[in-house]
Amino acid sequence: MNGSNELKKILFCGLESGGKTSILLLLDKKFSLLPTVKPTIKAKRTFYTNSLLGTSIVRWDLGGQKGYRKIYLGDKSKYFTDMQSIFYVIDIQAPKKFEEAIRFLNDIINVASESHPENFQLLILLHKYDPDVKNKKETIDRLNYLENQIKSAIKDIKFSIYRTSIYDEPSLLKAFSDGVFYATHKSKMFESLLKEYMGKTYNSSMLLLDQNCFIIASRTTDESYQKICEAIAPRLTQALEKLEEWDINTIDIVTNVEFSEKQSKYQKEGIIFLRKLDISNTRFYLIALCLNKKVKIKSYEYLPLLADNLKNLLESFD
Ligand SMILES: Nc1nc2c(ncn2[C@@H]2O[C@H](COP(=O)(O)OP(=O)(O)OP(=O)(O)O)[C@@H](O)[C@H]2O)c(=O)[nH]1
Ligand SMILES: [Mg+2]
Repeated sequence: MNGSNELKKILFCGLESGGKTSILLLLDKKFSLLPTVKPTIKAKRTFYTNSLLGTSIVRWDLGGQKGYRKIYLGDKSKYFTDMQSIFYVIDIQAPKKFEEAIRFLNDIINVASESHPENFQLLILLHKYDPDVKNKKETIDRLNYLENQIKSAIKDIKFSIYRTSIYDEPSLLKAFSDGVFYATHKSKMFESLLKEYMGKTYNSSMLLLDQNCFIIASRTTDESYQKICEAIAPRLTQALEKLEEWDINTIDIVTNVEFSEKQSKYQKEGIIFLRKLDISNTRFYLIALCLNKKVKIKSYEYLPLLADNLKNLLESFD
């Protein structure tokens, strides 16, 4: 599981029309193909390589029509073995199919656990959680219903639940990063650099992203700070890349923020900054949340050291 150059298998499953193929197209930034997406015929395999982490994966997009589902469940040695992660996609805008979706999820868990219990990561995407429906009561009720159903249906294996939409790219970048990079050998090495940097600068939350905004490492003192960083990082990098299109060299983007009392017990003010780091022809983004100006000053002071350490780490991979 930790070997860096092996080909890892990642499954995308769920009922028909849940959004699996669209998710993959979005992650590959094939935006123009999104409106033309057709139901997937059986299983479609595509490859993805992250050169930074030396990760090569093969993604199995399992078309979700009823007839195909039977085929997958009946041939577990082909479909449900040796996978690192299973992404299970549920369309939250199709309540009539919820029961069927939970049933298929159960079937998959049963089949997959027989071959290797505990050994794969299960990521459940409550998908089509679009920005324009997320605050509706109907949506909140559906999410509560589904989360309860899932929690009572899954007993013996670990899983994580995500709320995603193709209209909220950061939500999918986060889920995919977790399913592919989390706890890999190289990701842990990047993480130890962040830990060292955090120890010197007293940042409250930090993410290291690759050029496509996949999260390759993170450290945080508080889960909610991390969520804030995850949600805005891809948006800030977009602004930075836009400026670069005008040949403006943008070193960083800094935002001064004020927390409401609910969000932060101790501090009201903070700074979030995004910094690009171009190291050995590799683009990284660092996003950090600092709870006062001194922390920000320290963060900038130690950036050259972090950059040096990143450079050394990259060279050690060669
Ligand atoms: N509103 C909304 N629609 C989405 C989202 N993701 C996908 N869709 C739409 O859902 C429909 C089905 O998407 P697909 O990607 O083909 O679904 P699939 O899970 O691959 O379906 P099968 O291949 O039949 O299993 C398409 O019309 C997509 O545009 C989303 O986040 N929000
Ligand atoms: Mg499909």
